[in-house]
Amino acid sequence: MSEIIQRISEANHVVVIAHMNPDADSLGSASAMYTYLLTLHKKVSFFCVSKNINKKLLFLPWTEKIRDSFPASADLAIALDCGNKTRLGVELECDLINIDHHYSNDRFGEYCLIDSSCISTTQVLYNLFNENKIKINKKMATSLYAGLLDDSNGFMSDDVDGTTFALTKELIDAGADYKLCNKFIMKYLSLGAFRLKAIMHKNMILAHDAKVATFCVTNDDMKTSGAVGEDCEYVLEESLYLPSVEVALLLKQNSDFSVKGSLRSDGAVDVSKIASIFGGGGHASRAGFIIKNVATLEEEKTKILKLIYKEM
Ligand SMILES: [Mn+2]
Repeated sequence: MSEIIQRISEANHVVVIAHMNPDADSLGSASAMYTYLLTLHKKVSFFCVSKNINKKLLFLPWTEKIRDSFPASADLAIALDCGNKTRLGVELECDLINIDHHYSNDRFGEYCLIDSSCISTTQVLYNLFNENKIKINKKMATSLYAGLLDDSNGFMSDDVDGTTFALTKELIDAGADYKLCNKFIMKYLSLGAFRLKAIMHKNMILAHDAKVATFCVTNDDMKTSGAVGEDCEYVLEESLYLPSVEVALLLKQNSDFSVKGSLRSDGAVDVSKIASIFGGGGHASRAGFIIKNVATLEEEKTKILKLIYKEM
């Protein structure tokens, strides 16, 4: 038996912790651990400091049990997918087990299980269960699959390999509801996002031999559709699937009339260079910036497009 499973077996009241603003991997691994603890007949609580959890993740088992106050009687906490202590959002007095896959994890806590070769924390957790001959039931399988699906970006990220698919097979054999996970994690759309998509599609302009897709979203567009900021980014990323498109630019008006710029690239252009000209930053394929003193959206767009063309 591993040290961690041993420590869990000695505990009375265990709290699983998902990090602030939790994603499918953090909630999925916490949910799978929660189910395991119930099979041990432990007293168990589910803690997350964030009040507004993304609605698309509420299909995961036990998310209705999430509380934002830390139970005083707990004698063991398990942090899942938390790269550092601040992400917990709570000061702990009990022992802490830190299970994660982030290379940058700063190894807080009394017990650490960090494996950065894993795509998701749910993969780390699967290995822990598997090595300790712990049976994976349907609920656990669905939760573990959810983290793997999301952190691998629907099995499309560069780190997906045969091991990922071997694990997927194990989880589906164990009863993972992969259709449910796909519906909520990959395909979920709010009505606002759905309406905004239509507006953005209609207003998209293709420039530079259709290699650059540009979107401008005004406060009015946001109001009419009822969408939220991140809904725009989904359409922006989707435009890269158009065969000719190499770079996508979004200029979104904020309520204070500043403009948020977002750039995406299929790899042909390093868009972080362009973002940095405006004091922003990011990665080669994904970057952003803010323009405070905006002349007009059109003028800003022309200026940025010129810079993009220079890189192509
Ligand atoms: Mn993760």
